[in-house]
Amino acid sequence: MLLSKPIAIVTHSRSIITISNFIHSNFYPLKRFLQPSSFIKLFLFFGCLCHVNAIVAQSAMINVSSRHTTNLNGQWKAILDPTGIGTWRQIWKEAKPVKKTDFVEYSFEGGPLLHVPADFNTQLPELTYMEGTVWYKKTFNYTLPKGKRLFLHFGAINYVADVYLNGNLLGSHEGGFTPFQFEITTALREGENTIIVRANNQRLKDGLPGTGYDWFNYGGITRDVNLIETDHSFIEDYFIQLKKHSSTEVLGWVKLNGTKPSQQIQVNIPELKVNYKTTSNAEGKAEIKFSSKFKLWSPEKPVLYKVHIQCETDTVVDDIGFRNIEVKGNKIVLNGKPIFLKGVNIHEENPIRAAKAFSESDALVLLTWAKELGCNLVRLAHYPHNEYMVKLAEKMGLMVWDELPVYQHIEFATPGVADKMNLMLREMIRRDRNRCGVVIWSLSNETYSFTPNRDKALVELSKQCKQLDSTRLTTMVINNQGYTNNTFNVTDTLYRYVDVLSLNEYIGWYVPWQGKPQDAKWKFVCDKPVIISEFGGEALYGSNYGPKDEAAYWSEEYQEQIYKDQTTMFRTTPNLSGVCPWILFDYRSLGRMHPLYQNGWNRKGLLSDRGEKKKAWYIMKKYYDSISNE
Ligand code: GCB
Repeated sequence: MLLSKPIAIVTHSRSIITISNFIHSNFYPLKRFLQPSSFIKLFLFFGCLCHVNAIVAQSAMINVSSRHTTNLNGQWKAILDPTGIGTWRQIWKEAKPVKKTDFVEYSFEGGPLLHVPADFNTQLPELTYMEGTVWYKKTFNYTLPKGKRLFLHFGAINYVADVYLNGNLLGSHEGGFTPFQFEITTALREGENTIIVRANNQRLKDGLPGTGYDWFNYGGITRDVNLIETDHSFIEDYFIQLKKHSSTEVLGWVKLNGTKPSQQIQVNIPELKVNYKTTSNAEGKAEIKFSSKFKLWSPEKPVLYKVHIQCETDTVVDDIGFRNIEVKGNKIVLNGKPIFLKGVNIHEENPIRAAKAFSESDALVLLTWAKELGCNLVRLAHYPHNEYMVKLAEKMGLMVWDELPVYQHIEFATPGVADKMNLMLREMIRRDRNRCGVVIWSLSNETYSFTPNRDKALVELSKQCKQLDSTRLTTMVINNQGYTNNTFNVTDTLYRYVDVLSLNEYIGWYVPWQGKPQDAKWKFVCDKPVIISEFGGEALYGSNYGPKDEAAYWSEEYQEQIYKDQTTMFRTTPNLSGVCPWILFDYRSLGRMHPLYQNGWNRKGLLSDRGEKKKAWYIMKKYYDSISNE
C-alpha cells in the first residue's frame, strides 16, 4: 500500500507537513537519492497545490490580564529556517540520535535565543530581512490541579503559526495581528512540557495583507504568550457597553465556556452600586441589561469603572468606560455632542528602537506624542495593534480607530480570502469590543473597485461587522477619488455601506495642486461625515540640501508647505468631521530606497525616527489647537 495514512488535501501551503510525512514513509528509497534542495522544491510545489487540514486555533478568551496566568515571555530557543526545510525535517519531533551511526541535522541546543515578545528581524543580523520560518522552543513545568483547564494563549504571531506541544500539532493560525489559543488540558504532561512554534512571515498572495505593503514585515512571536488556568467552566467572553443611542442603559451579554453552562451571573460596578444578577442559558449565554448614572467617557474625562463579571466558577475584572458614539445627519456625535476627530496615524513600531512595538512602554512613547500634538484620536494603521496600545489610548483619553489588514491589492475573488477577513474581523472585535475608546471599526484601506469581487466581499464584511457590534461606526478607507480642476470627485460605491466616508489624498506630494487650496471643490457620492484619513508628504529631519520648493530634496519646508496648504483646504471640505495626518513618526519601509533621504524609512513622519519635531509638526499642532470641541 502506498498510503500508510490518509492525506488531507485541502487548500493551504501547510500541506507540506502531510505530504512530507507521506513521502518520508512511502518513498524512502527514492528520497535517499534526492538532494534536500530537490525536496524543498517538491514540497513547495505540492504546497502550492494543496494544504494540510490543519486544526484551526480557537478564538482567544478575552481580558487575559485579569486571569490566572503563567507568563511564558522571555528567552525562547530558536532555529533559523530560511529555506523552510525544517518542516520536512519535522523539527517539532526533536529527533535525537539513537544508534551510533545516527545523526540529526538540527538542534535547538547551542542555537540562538530570541526574546518573546518581539520581532525576530531586529534580534539577529542574519534575520534583518528574513521573510520565512523561525522555529521557537520553550519548555515549562506545570501541575494542573484536578478539575482545572489550561490554555496556551498567544497575543499574536506574524503571519502563519503552527504550534506543537510535546511533539504533537495543536493547530495553526493565520493572521499576524490578533490573538488565538489552544486548550492543552489533556495534552499537558506531568513535569516538563515543550512548546515548539513554527512562525512564518512569508508574504502570501492570498494573505491579509497580500504581498505589497508600505511597512516593515516584522516576523515572529510579536506579542505576549501566556498559560491561562481556568475552572471547568469559565467566563470566555462578554460585551458590556452602552446600548446604541443611550447614555444610561447597558445592553450586552456574558458567555460561559464549560461543562456547567447554566450559572448565576453577576455584574457589579461598586462605584455605581450596580449589582446586576441573571442566569446563563444552556448555551452559556446571558443577556446583560441594566441602567445607571454613568460619568461618560470622553477625551477630556476618560472615566473607567472597575466592572466585576462573575459566575459561580469564575470572576474577571475589567476597566470599562461608557460613552455613546453615533452619526447624526452628517456629523459624528460623542455623548450627544458633535465632535471633530483630531487624529494621527500610527504604525506599530517604536522608531527609537527601530523595531516592532509590543509593550506598554512602547505604547506610552507613541501615545504621549499623539497627545502632545493635540490629538483626540489615534488611527492604528493598518492592522490591529497590540492590546497595550488600545488600553492605554483609552486611559489617556484617545479615541481609537481599529483597522483590519485588508490593504490595497487584496485577492477578494480567491477562495478562502473572504473567510480570512471574517475571522480577523471576529478576532479584532472580540478582543476590543469592551474598549469604549474604540469608536471606529475600519474594514479596509485603499482597495480598488476594479479588483474582482471587491464590493461583494466588503459589503458582506460590513454586514458581519454590524452583526458583531452595531454600536460603533464603520468605515472603509478609499483613495481613488478623482481630482481634476481642483475638484475632488468622491464616488466609490463602498461609501454607501459605511457610517463615515474616509479618504486618503496626497495633494501636494503624489498629486500636484491644481488650483489654490482655499478654492478646492468637492462632489460626494452621499451625504455622510467625512474624515481625511491620510495626507502629508516626506521630509528628512534637518534636510537643507536644495531648493525648498522642490520635492526631490525631502526638505522640511516642502513638507511644511503641504501641511499649510492641506489645513487651508480642509476649510473647503463639506461635512469634515476629522483628519489624520500620515504619520506620527518616520517608520521603516524597505520600498523607500533613496539612499540620502530615506534609506529604508518612510519619511512622512511629523517626528523623525529619533523624535525630533519637523516643521510640519507645528502647523498640525496649531491647526488642532485652533479647533475646539467644547
Ligand atoms: C497610503 C497608504 C499608506 C502609505 C502611504 C504613503 O496611501 O495608505 O499605507 O504608507 O500612503 O506613505 O504613501
